[in-house]
Amino acid sequence: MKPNILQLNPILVPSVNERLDSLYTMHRLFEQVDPDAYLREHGATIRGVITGGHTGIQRSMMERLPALEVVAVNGVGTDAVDLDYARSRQLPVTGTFGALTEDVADLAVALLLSTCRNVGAVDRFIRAGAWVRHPQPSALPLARRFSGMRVGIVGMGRVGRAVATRVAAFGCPVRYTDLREMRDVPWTFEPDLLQLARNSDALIACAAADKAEGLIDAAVLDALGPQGYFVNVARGRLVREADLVRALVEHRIAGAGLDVFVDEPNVPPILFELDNVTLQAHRASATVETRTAMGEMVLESLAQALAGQRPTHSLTT
Ligand code: 8YV
Repeated sequence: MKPNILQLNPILVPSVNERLDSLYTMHRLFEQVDPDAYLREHGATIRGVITGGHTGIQRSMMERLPALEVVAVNGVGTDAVDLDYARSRQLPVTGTFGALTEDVADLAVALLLSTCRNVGAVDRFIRAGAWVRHPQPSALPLARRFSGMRVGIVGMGRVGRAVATRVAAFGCPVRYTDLREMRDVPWTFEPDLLQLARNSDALIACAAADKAEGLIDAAVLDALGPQGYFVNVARGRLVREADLVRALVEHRIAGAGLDVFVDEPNVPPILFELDNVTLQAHRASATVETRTAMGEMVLESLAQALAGQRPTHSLTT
């Protein structure tokens, strides 16, 4: 009999879904009209869960899965998984560590570049037919130069490092903050986030959210100042979103490029009206290449855990 696996979010890679279907009896909760009733019926048979990085799995759901042997996160953020509870049941929680680093860093650079060069705003201007109506150069404000910007990185983990390498290639001096100085990177460590913001033209959030909720607040944004850009490819919760919205509306920072929000898919609607904001829908790892690699890692983790081995990409136990 094939093991029963509960999948909480869609995976958009056909080859991965085919492999899942051939190896397991898949229970796709997101396809169910009454997920609660579905869990009542099948919960006791479930041996593995596949979930997304930002959706995770709470204790209340794990409690309904008494035969659970592994939680495979199709992502790197494990902040939405109740890790203490998973540990108490000795459940391995696995992730796709390393698989999405390059893509997330690419999108961080794209968000900064698009925002400071007004890529989205000008695209909207042309699509609205405004270029033809207002062909004079004064119809569009001048943009800001990206090359050479002083970039401050919040969180010098895998993604932070990949962002640093990229912006350095644009001639941007890099400083960073983290819980401690990283001896193996050539960038300047700044222990004080406010000081980092003060000395940056762009601040890029790349930190894990579990210990850093609300880290970026009004004081940090004011230290970044009216010429400064903010980019977030980590988690919405790293920022006090109301502070960020207010700073943008009041032009206390120059602009923002945001892939993540506190209450996805709900984005504060006032941001839709701001041309100095570039919005993405939590898409940083959403390429064919990366999602395929992530899916392969999920398959590997499930196979290892269900064979009684410690999964290679495991975070707990
Ligand atoms: C993914 C993420 O979008 O890895 C993470 O923690 O948040 C994202 O890269 C998500 O996990 C895909 O399900």
